Amino acid sequence: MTERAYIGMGSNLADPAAQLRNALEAMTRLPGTRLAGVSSFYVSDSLLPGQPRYTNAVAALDTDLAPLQLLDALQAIELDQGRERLERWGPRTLDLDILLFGEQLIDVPRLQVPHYHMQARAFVLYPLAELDADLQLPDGRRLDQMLAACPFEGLERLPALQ
Ligand code: PH2
Ligand code: MG
Ligand code: MG
Repeated sequence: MTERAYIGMGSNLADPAAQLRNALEAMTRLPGTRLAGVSSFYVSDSLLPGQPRYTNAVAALDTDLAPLQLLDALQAIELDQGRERLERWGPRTLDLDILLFGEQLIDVPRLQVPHYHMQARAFVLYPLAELDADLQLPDGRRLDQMLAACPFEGLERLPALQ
């Protein structure tokens, strides 16, 4: 069965915009998967002080992969682009997070969907809204209500064609 997954993308090392472009290209090559949409790129300060600024975006994938297969594939792309897991929330060349996977609620040790922190993160919610402003989460929350509680402040939307 084909599901629509939304992927939060982030980078704050080694030419972040190029990291996101490479990751988009890599996602187009995933088996049984179609890249259905990409938001603008956004720049913002790191949630943790003392790190370089992040570039973030959200991609929509239509995929026949199962959630954990998609997670494996995304982690392989992260590793391929030099991701090192040195410290939790440390700076990274590439972070690919499954935000939503169809209507599924997933809570296993490796994967929680909807993604835990998305409701408070402007750099996730605003790009996601570019792809589907009417989105309703499987737990009943609505994207427009989450946006209303999450100021755009601090986000810088980059012009198209990064
Ligand atoms: N990711 C983090 C920590 N802080 N800040 C921004 N602006 N964007 C991120 O993607 C981000 C962050 C760890 O997941
Ligand atoms: Mg993350
Ligand atoms: Mg992650």
